[in-house]
Amino acid sequence: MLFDFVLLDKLRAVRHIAVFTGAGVSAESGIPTFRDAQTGLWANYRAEDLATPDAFRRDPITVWNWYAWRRELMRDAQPNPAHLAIAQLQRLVARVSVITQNVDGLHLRAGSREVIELHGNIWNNLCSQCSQPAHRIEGAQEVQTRCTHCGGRLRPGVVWFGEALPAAAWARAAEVLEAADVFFCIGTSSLVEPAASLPRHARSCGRTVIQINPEATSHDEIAQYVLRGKAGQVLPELLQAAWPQNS
Ligand code: BV8
Ligand code: ZN
Repeated sequence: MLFDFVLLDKLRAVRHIAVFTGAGVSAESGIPTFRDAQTGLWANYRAEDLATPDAFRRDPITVWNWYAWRRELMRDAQPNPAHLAIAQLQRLVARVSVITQNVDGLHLRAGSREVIELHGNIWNNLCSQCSQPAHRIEGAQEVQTRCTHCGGRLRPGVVWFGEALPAAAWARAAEVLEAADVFFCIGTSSLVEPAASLPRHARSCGRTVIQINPEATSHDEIAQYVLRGKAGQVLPELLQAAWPQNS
């Protein structure tokens, strides 16, 4: 892939890069994207209908089993070249802040140090009654789904539709947006709010916005640069082009 020389010069000069990611950045790790994931037993369900407090109240076992199925999908997943290139950026730029919508924890496993998980992390559990954190899940199946403090049902530590994003994470994302020079928007359909407002806000704050996605999204029009392709291919090539001696 050929890259604009102005973009490459800018990347070499910046001090702070923000990287906003969605499910597409984990696609090459074998994790189906959020809108493509519902297959097999779950083909007749919409994720938006399962990832809600009402669904959990109505049918906690089905929602719990949907997360156990997704953990099964994620359990053997490894960080892919996109996650690794984003982590490698930390050796090339003074500060790299990752703001992710993903709940799979792969940015942390790839070695990214500053990771803001806007929608939580599927490997964490907490009590749906007293919010007491419960022990982490490494495998997919969880036997004990009850809180040891109050007996309430455990729920995954993710943000459901209709729930507010963690205030601290949102505040950190806003700080990054103000401070970063360049804002990458990678692997997201930009349909879920309020996360999808971040690239728009970045552009209105005068940041250089770079979109990486094999398909067109509504954010193409706010990006100064649209790199059409898979993140696992585009990002390593971009780092090689911008920092040939270090990649
Ligand atoms: C809230 C955790 C209010 C759970 C998730 C306007 C403003 C505010 C809210 C709303 C609003 N309009 C509507 C709402 C409500 C709602 C919403 O946005 N609904 C949508 C469906 C319209 N938002 C909410 O409910 C949010 N909460 O607003 O609360 C409030 C305030 C105060 C007090 C109380 C309440 C909460 C939203 C969080 C929901 N939780 N995840 C779980 O995972 O189970 S969101 C879920 O969608 C995932 O986290 C996922 O990451 C995220 C977004 O999807 P994408 O990541 O973009 O994935 P998708 O599959 O869509 O796209 C993949 C992309 O990758 C595609 O473009 C594809 O082309 C590309 N791709 C594919 N392969 C590759 C690739 N790209 C690069 N490389 C590849 N190889
Ligand atoms: Zn409890």
